[in-house]
Amino acid sequence: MQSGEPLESRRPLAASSTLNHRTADWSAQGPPDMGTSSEAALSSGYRLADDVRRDLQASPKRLQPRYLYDALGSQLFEAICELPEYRITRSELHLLTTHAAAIGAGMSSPLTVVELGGGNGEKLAVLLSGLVDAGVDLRVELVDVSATALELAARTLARFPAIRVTPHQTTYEAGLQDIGEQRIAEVRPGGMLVAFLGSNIGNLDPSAARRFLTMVRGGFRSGDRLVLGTDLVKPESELVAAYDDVLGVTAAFNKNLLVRLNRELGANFDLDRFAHRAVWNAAESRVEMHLESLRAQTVSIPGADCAVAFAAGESIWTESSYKYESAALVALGAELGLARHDQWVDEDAHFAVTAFNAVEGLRGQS
Ligand code: AVI
Repeated sequence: MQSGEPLESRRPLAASSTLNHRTADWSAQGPPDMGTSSEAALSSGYRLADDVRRDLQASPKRLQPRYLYDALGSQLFEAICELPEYRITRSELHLLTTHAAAIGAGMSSPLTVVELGGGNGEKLAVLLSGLVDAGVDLRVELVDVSATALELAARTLARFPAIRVTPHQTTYEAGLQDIGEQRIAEVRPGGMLVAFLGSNIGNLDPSAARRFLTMVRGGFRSGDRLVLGTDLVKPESELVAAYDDVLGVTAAFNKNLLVRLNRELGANFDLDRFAHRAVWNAAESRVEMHLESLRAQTVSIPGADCAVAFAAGESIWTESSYKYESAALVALGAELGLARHDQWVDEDAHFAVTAFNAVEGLRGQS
């Protein structure tokens, strides 16, 4: 995600009979990805053409990562999570399974657990299992722009019949605001634990990540906590392999963006004339995904009312995945009013789960 981009960047899923559908202000935050083509058409189709026209005429050329997640893109992302080279999901599940009770330790009961953009709910379920086993009285609030994602997560969490689950189909900011207002209206006691997992923070550029953390902190009361799953800097060969796997699943995930533009905007991208590239940019601490034009060519995109010329070797920048140092993450939280409660690091996969407490009286600066 580039500077100034919206804070939600991805996700599949959900429609529930109890869905709290709040109309989001996309002009402020931008539309999120959508879980199905029909959702995409309804919610972001009008915006896709404008974004594509602007971003492919920019220098360097780019496409926004949220458009990676149409129905097929979401399935390909699920497949990526199973790849041997992509260890984020397995590592995080292991840390959450092992440390769930510690993540919620010392928080006041009943505990409101809020998951932001949680996908299918599997990681949240692991966290909840540990908290239930520790005897914590729970209620759950799911915040996602995708109805499909919310429905899947609600289905996953049906295995906890005693836990009340409320979905909010909206942006993170609006969802946290709704939940904060409900806590006040209901005079709801207890703490709030906000989960932002899957290294989704890595798809926010540094200024967007700061804005995100500041926004979360702004909704906290004293004693509330954030749990953040974050991929860490590791050897370049491992980083590149995770985003350029031998099976070519990540390449398909990236190139599917062009398939989407062909389908939704009538473009004539020839997929054989573009190659997937994953590059470690050490200076910016991010893995960049690109689609490189293998020859000089012009692509027409009637639905965006433009034609785009590519030089041989010129690329479209489609995603950034920022990687953190564990100590720098703690320092960033401290600067923004979020004090380290605890941090668990998988030294093998280089992945961290960090729990931050709201610091009394300090709300942070973005
Ligand atoms: C969703 N997000 C955290 C993934 C990542 O690792 O940046 C998306 C992804 N892109 C390619 N592989 C996975």
